[in-house]
Amino acid sequence: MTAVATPPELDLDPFADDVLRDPLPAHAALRDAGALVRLPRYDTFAVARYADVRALLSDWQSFESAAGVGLTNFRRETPWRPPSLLLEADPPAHDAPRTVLAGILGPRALRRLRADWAADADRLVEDLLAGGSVEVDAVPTLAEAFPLRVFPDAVGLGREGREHLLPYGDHAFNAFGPTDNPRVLAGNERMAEHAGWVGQQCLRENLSPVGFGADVWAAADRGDLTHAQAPLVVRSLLTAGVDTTVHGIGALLHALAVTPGAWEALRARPELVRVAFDEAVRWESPVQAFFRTAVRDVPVGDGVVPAGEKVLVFFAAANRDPRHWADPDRFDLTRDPSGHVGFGMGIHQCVGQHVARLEAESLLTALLARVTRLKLTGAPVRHLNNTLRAWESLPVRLTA
Ligand code: OVM
Repeated sequence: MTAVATPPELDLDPFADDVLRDPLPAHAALRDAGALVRLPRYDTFAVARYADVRALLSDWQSFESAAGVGLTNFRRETPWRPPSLLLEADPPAHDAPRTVLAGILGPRALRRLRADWAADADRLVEDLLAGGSVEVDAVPTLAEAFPLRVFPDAVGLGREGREHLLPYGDHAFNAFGPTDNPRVLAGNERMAEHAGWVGQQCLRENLSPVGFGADVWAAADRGDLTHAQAPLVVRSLLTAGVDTTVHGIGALLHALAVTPGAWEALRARPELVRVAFDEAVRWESPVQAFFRTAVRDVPVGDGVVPAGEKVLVFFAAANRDPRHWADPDRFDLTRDPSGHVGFGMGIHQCVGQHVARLEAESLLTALLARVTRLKLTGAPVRHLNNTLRAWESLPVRLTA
């Protein structure tokens, strides 16, 4: 037997306000401490280096998701809602829901939305700039407005109650953190209301006959899913599909506003909008980290994750690991960001990533056509979330 090293311990709280406000020093400390780190604060483990994050995410046979991808271990504690059939499931149960959604949200299926979303983005930007250059908060007016304009319609939701979507998603992402954390406690207060509305929208009779929601129910009719699974698969669209794209677009706009020359470079080469979005997802990592749970003793680095123990897998730290990326802290439109783990990696890699890219591409293309300069006019303000890296406010000037 080879000796197994005890992993280095770090006394840091990844869910504390100061760490969420500026997680980069914590991520560097995690990467530098070792391949596998112990976080005694939560009696858990962490990986933060690119190679180890990638390897761990790829090894779904050793690291399960069905015990939950938040701090709560579903084998010991009750989850706050019925587990997701995608995020919080493993093969073979994961396979059918994943295959169904991959078809509904795949590049081929999205082709029918492209022209509509481009026109929608043009109208949004046209209205905003109707009187010439403007100073606005880019979070509500762009990052939230565009996804909320196109995605609920694409799912087939009714008009009423859409204001529940963002707080529901924000809470779901907070709930991957500790349940006694102030963000979770604050969110709990109105969650019955939000979750009640979301649950209702997943029912067939409340979904438009055309859209991603109807497509899920049609898959159940074909026998690709059970009818009992359909509402929970629709729920995944509503949970994972709104805040993520809002904060991804927010990250992109922020990156372009603060990186000298980036807006001009992109206006000169608008075909780089997709690279720009992926680079923003790498740079900011809107989803910072998820847990996995070891199904047996699994070696990582020169340590071991014991069976049944959770590991916090830091996508954000991997995405800025200097062991993998040249000049990782630079938002760089000339780099190839592919291989980033901002959408995860392996069998759970974001099934909605093509939707996210199409939303970002539609909005950014419309902006590039009419806005000559994008600049911050004040200090941006962070929105804190236990899992998301997000902006609350991005004051900008859009020069027509
Ligand atoms: C889900 C889901 C999937 C990905 C992320 C997520 C709240 C949720 O299937 O409900 O975050």
